[in-house]
Amino acid sequence: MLRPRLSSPAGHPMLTAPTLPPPVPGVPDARAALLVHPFYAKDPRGSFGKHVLTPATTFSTLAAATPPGWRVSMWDENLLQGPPPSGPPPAVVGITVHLTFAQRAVALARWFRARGSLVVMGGLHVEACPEELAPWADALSLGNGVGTWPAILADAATGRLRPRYQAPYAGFAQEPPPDRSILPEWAYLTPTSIIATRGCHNRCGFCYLSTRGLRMPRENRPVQDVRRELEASPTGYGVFVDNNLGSDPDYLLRLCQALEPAERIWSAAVSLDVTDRPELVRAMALAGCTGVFIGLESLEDGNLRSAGKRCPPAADYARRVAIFHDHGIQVNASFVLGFDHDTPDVFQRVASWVEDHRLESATYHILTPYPGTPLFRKMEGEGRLLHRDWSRYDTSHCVYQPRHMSPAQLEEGYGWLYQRTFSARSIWLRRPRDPIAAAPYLAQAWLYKKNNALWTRLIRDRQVRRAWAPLVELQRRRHLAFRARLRTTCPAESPRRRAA
Ligand code: B12
Ligand code: SF4
Repeated sequence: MLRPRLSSPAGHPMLTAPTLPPPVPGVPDARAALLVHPFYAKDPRGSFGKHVLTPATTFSTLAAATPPGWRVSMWDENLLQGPPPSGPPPAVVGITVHLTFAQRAVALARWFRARGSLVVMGGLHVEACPEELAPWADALSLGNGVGTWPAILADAATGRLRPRYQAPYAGFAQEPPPDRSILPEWAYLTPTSIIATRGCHNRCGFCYLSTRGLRMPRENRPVQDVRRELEASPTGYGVFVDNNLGSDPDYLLRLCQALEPAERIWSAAVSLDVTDRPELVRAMALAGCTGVFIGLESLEDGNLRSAGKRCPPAADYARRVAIFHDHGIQVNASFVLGFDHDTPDVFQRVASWVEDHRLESATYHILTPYPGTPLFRKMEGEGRLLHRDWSRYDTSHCVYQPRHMSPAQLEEGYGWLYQRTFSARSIWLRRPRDPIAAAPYLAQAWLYKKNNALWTRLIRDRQVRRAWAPLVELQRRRHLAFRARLRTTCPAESPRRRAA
C-alpha cells in the first residue's frame, strides 16, 4: 500500500518535495476549489528546462469545465514556490495523480483532509490503480474529467459526494477550449499547450494508451477552434501535447491549411509515418511547425515488433528524418532503452546514430512497465519486476530485469547516453547544415542542455517566460522568412537542401 511521505530531507529543490507544515484545521471556503499538481523529482541528467517548457492541459481543461459559482485556482509544487498555501482550506481539492508522484499525492491528500477540505483524485494513476488511491480520497475521478468535475463540484456543494465518478472520452469536438487564465503567467516558455486530437492509431504495448480499462477513441477538434487557440498565444508559440498529432494524416493536413495564415510557430509529437507523404511535411512547415518529437523507440526492428508498434523499419529512419530537416523542422527523437533485443552495445549505437544524422535533440527513456499495460502483465508474468516503488517508475530507473544486461548496466548506459548527447562536442556535431539555422540551434541547445543551475533559479525567481521570450520571437521571425522561401520552391526541392 502507498505510504504518504509527509516531509523530505533538505535537498535540491528540483529533487526533493517542499516540506508540508503541520496541518491547521479551518473552516472550508465553501465555493473555492484548488487543483494541485504534486511534486516529482527531476532527473538531473536531463534538462530541468523540459519541465517548464509547457504545462499539461489537465488544469486548464478542468478550469474550463468548472461550473459557474465556483472559484478555481491551481498550485503546481514543481514551480518551486513551496507547499500549497495555508489560509482558509478550499472546500474541494482536486489532485492529479501519475504513478511517479502518487506517494506525494497521498501526502497532500492527508494534509488537505486534516485541514478540512474534501479531496478528489484523478489522472493516469487513478485510472490504472483506483483501489490503491481510494483510501486517501473522498472521491475518485475515472475517465474524462470534463464529464466528472462538474458533477463532483455539484455533489460536494450539497454534501452528497460519491466515492467514484466516471465519464467516457467522447464528444471532444464539443468540449470547451482550455481556460489558460488559471496558469501563472510567468511559469512556462509558453502557456499554449494545445490538444487537437485524442487517441492514436497505434497501440504499443508499453504506452499508457494501452492501459486496461482506458478507452480513448480517436477524435479530432474542429480545425478553426484549434487555430483560435494558437492565435491567442501570448508568446506566438504553441506546443501540441497530443499523443500523436499525425495519427490521422488527412486531419493533420486540414489543420495545417487552417494554421498557415496564423503566422505562429508550433511543435508536436507525431509518428514517423507522416513522412509517407512528404507533401504533408511541407504543409506542416508552411503552417509553422518548427520541431517534431518522434518516438523512434529503437534501432532494432525486433524490439519494435515485440512492442506491437506499427512503424517504418529502422533502416528507413534516416531517410525520413532527412525529410523533416529538408523542411526546416528540427527533430527530437525519443528512444526507449532496455527492450528484450537490446544488448550492452545499444548505447553506443544510438549515440552514434543520433550524431550521424544530426538530430537536434534526443530524449532517452528506460523501458518502464506502467501498471495496467500489456508490458506490465508480461514482466509480471515472467517474474521480472524488481519492485513496485512507483516513484522509480519514472523512465530514468530500471525497475525490471532486462534480458541481456543487468539493471545497473542499463541505468549506467542511460546516464552515459545523456552525458554524451548533452556534451558540447555532440551538440556541435549535430548543428544544422544551414549556417543560418545553426546559430539559434546552438543558443537554444546551450540554454536548454547546459544550464540546470540557471533553470532552477529562473523557476524559483519566476523568470521562465521572460528568459525564453526573446529566443522564441527570434525563432518565429526566422521561421516566417524560411516559410516565405519554402513557398517559392516546388515541393520536390526545399530551400534547406539548396542551402546545404
Ligand atoms: C505535457 C506532458 C508533460 C509535460 C508536463 C507534465 C506535467 N506533469 O505537468 C512535461 C514535459 C514536463 C512532462 C514530463 C514527463 N512526462 Co509527460 N506528458 C505530457 C503529455 C504529452 C500531455 C499531458 C496532457 O496535457 N494531457 C491531457 C490532459 C487533459 O489529460 P490528463 O492529464 O490525463 O487529464 C484528464 C483526466 O485524466 C482527468 N484528470 C486528471 N487529473 C485529474 C484530477 C481531478 C481532480 C479530476 C476530476 C480529473 C482529472 O481529467 C483530464 C480531462 O479529461 C502526456 C501525454 C498525453 N497526451 O496525455 C505525457 C505523459 C503524461 N508523460 C509521461 C511521462 C512518462 C513523463 C516523464 C516521466 C518523462 C520523463 N522521463 O521525463 C516526465 C516527468 C513527469 C512526471 N514525473 O510525472 C507519460 C506518463 C505515463 C504514466 N503512465 O504515468 C505520458 C502519458 C506520456 C506517455 N505517452 O507515456 N510531460
Ligand atoms: S505511437 Fe506513440 S502514442 Fe501511439 S500508441 Fe504508440 S507510443 Fe502510444
